[in-house]
Amino acid sequence: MAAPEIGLFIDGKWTTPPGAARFTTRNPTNGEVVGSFVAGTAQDANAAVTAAYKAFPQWKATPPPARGEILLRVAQELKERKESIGRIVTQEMGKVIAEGRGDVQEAIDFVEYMAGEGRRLFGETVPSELRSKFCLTVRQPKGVVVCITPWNFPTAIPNWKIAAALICGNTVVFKPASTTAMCAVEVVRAYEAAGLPPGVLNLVTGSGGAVGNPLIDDPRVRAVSFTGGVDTGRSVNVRGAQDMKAVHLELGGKNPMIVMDDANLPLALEGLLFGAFGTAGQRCTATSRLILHEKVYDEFLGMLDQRVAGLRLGDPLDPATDVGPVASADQEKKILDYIAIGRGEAKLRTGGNKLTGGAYDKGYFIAPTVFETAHGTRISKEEIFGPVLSVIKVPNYQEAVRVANDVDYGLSSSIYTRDVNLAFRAMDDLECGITYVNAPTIGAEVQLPFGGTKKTGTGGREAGSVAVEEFTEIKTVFVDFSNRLQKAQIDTTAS
Ligand code: UN1
Repeated sequence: MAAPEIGLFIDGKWTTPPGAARFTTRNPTNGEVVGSFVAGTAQDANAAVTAAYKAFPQWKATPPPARGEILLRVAQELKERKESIGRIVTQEMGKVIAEGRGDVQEAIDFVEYMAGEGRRLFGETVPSELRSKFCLTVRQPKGVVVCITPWNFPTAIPNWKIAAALICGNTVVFKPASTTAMCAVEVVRAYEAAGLPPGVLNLVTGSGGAVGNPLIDDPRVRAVSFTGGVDTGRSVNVRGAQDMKAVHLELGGKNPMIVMDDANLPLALEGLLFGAFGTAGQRCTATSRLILHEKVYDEFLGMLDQRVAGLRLGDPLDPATDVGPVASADQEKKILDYIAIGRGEAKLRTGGNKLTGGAYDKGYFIAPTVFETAHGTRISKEEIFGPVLSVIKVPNYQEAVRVANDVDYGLSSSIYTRDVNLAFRAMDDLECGITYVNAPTIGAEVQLPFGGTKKTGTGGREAGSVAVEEFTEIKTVFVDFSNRLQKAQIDTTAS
C-alpha cells in the first residue's frame, strides 16, 4: 500500500505547496513507510505565522469557556480514535502498544484538564495602599506561539503545549519532530474535527533548520515552547532572545533512583524495570541511574539480572512484548556509541548489544543494558536516551544524595525506603523538578506541574494549573474611584 501523502495544515486547510519536497517516516520495527510529508520551507513557516497572526484577534475575543468547549470536543475526538492513534504511535516510534495507548490517554487527560481552565484562568485581587482604589491582575494571551515537539511522546507532548496555549487565547504554529510526523497529523486532525476556527492551529512539517528557525525568528511570534535535546534547546533559547521572546525549554534528564538498605526490594525492582526500560528508556524521565545502597547491592543486582534476562524484545504491537525497538537509526547509533564508551570505562553486567537475526534485522533493537560504574564516568552523567542503566554503589544516604545531585540535569528522581523521615528529607534534598517516593522516576500525571531544574529547562513548568503561566502575560490593573489624584508611595498616610 502506498504511503499516504500528507500536506501542511495552514489557515484551516491541508495544502501541498507546488513543487514541495517530501520526506517519509518509517516504522522502526520493520522499516515500512508510515507516511509521506511536506519538507516545509521558510515560505511555509511564514504562511503559517501569517494565518495564526490573522486568526489571533478573533480567538483572543472568544470567551475562554467557549474555547474550553472546543477542547472538550478535541478530547472526545481523541477518545474515539485512541486505539487507532495509539497504534500509529507504536508504528511510528516503536513504544509498546500499551504505552502507545497511554501516550494518547495522556493527551486526552491534559486536553480535558485544560478545558476546565477556561472557567478559571485565575488572576488576583490585591489590596491597595490607598483608599478608594482597587487592584487586580488579569491574564492575557501572548499572541502567536510556536510549539516544537519531540518524537518520544508524539501525541501527549504536543497536546501539553497546544491545549494550554489555546485555552489562554493564543494561536499556534506547530512544528513536530520529523520522526513522528504522522502522529502530529493525527493530533491536528482531532482539533480540526472539533471545529477549531481556521488559523488558530497550524501545522508545518519539516526540519528544524528549514522550518523551526524561521518560525523562531519571525517577529510576529511572541513565544516558543520547545521540548527536545539540550543542544537544540540552547540554540532555540539564543535565537528567541534576539527578539525578547518568551522561550520555554523542556530538555534532558539523568534521573536517579535511590534504593536504600531498608527498601522493599521486590517493589523497587518492578519500578526500576518500568523506569529504566519502559519506552526503551526513551523518556526524559527515564530511570537512567540506580544509586544502590551497598548493603543490598549484590542481592538487588542478582534479582535485576534475572528479570532483565526475562524481558521480551520484539514487535511492539504484540501485547506480550516488554521492550520495542528504539525510534530510529540515529537513536540506535547514539545509544550504541554510548554503550561502546561504557565498555571502556565501566563494567558491563547485562546486554550491551544490538539484536540481530530474523525479524530483528529489520529493526533497531537494543538489548536492555546494565553497567556497574563509579560515579563520574560519562555513562553515569550524560543523557543516553535509551535502554541503558548505570548502577552506582553508595555507602549511605548522604552519598546517595550527593551522587544524585551531581549531574547537569534535574528532571525526575526517586527514592525507595521505608523510613518516613528519610523520604521527607529526600523530598527536600534532591535537586530536581519531580521526586517520587516508592515509585519510579516515570509516570507523571497531567494535573501536576512537570519540568526540571539546571540544564533540564527554563521558562516555568508544563502541565498542572501552572501550565497557563507559560502562555499568558499578566496585566496589572489599578482602578481609582476616589475622583482625585492619589499618589502611591507619597500619599500613603492620606485619609
Ligand atoms: C517525557 O519523556 O518528556 O512522566 C515526558 C512520564 C510521562 C511524560 C514523560 N508522563 O514519564
